[in-house]
Amino acid sequence: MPDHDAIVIGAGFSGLYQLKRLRELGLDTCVVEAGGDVGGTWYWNRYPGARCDIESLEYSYSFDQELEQEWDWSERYAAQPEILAYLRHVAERYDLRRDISFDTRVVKLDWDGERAQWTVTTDDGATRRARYVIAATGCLSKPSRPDFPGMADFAGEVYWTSSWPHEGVELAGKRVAVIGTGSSGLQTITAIAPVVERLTVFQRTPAYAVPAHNGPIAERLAALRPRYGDFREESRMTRAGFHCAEENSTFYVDTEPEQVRAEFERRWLDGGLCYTQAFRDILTDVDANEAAAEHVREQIRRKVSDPDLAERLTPRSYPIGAKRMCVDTGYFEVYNRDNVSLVDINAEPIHRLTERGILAGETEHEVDVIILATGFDAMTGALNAIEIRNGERTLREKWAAGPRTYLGLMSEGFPNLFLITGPQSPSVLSNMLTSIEYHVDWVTHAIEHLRAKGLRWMEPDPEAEENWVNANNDVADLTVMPRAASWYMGANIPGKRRVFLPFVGGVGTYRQIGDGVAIARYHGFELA
Ligand code: NA7
Repeated sequence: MPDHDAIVIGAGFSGLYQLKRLRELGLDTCVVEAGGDVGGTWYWNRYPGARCDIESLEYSYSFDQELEQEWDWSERYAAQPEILAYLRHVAERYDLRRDISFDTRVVKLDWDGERAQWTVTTDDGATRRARYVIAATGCLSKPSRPDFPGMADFAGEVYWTSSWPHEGVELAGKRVAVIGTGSSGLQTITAIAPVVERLTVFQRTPAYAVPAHNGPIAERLAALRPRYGDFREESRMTRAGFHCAEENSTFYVDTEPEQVRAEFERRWLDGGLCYTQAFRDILTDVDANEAAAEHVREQIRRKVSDPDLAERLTPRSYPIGAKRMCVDTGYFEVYNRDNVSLVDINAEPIHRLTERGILAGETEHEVDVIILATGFDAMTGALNAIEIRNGERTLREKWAAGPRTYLGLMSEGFPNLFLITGPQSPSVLSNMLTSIEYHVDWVTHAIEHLRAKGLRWMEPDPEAEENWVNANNDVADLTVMPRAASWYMGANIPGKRRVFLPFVGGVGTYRQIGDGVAIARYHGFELA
């Protein structure tokens, strides 16, 4: 007999909801979480300025209307402490903590085909057995930690945004360096610039950033509450899993230049990730993409007083949207401050860290603190960090040339292992909450089906998986998305095979496929 019916790995947004749903099915479920409390991404990423880039009204659970009605978001884009408080509230409201083992990391999964169960080994040496394992391990949870030469020589403080200390960091009045200018870097830089004595930013690739126009949200929330359910339902069938002012159905190629400009300006004033939804062809037509990019470049020139600095902050080498866009709260304006400077490490490469700071080009930048905002081994990193084994086969080896899944939900050869927002599902190209809830519900129904029919396991059919992998690659190749050295492509991790990781076809389309598969009695899966 297994110890549990199901083991869920991770107690972030996915794991908490999965626990709730499996309990409702009457399954004995245990969650194993590496962190000291619930929260996942929002537990670890506590750096100054950490904030979601999807609006609070949508970046929250929709499964319970009472929860939806009782929780008051304070800002359009919630900051990390508020999101973590929300997740703690959820854990308490549904009494979830009693089934979660904290400070425990899963290191190995071993499938026992005869008994049709997984043996789950944790870093304390303990093992637990369960019929089903659900990997709610997150898409951006395995930090990428480049090993800069001389790291051990630096005598000051070093912090990673992806695992920021819970307390004790004091940056006021210090000389601080930030390496990395993705979302985490931008948010940190914007937050700390006014308090530190000197801030030196080390930039490898400039970011396209669109203003958040963040602010209080009470009025909008009050107006939305009577129709919150409909609002959520609309989100589920959009391309990105959230409302984009409206999703424009017009094409750039069919639009007059004045109208193009007016639409970009309107989007810019509205703010946020909806910017790239201005026209339907921004991610598929090179000219449309360049027009959107050029509009952002213009704004950067407008915001940054020093033209030379503005140029160095301007992204040119990749299409807009092909790397994750940033949503900023005054990022470019930071460079008008006297205490902030920029080092373009393409022109002045980082040679090494020294006892006193960072040697880049010919200059040694003396600092008290180095903050590394260097990103994550996205989508596959957290799964590949676990030894997932079925006899001689490991998932890591199977995925060496890129992940292979059916619907991003399961991988052939690894029965009863379900992935929440796995590679080749919309995940990071969508509002994660819409995608998480869909996957958790889908997995819950699949398990319910197995139990109702007296079946022991399911896994993808090799042909269905092959077709899904090919479809993912084909759809991505129709867009400009593979044209950047992005974490979507695995290009930020040395040695990682470059394959476009998320499904580009859109949330609404994906749901229709997923629903169709389930209705057709799990077409493309083998059930036994
Ligand atoms: P990102 O978006 O991957 O950003 C990481 C940044 O760090 C990016 O600017 C990288 O430059 C830079 N980087 C990475 N490695 C190095 C090295 N070795 N040297 C110098 N610079 C480096 O991660 P974030 O944490 O900011 O954001 C992740 C997501 O979280 C975000 O998209 C939101 O969805 C939330 P590069 O661009 O690779 O040249």
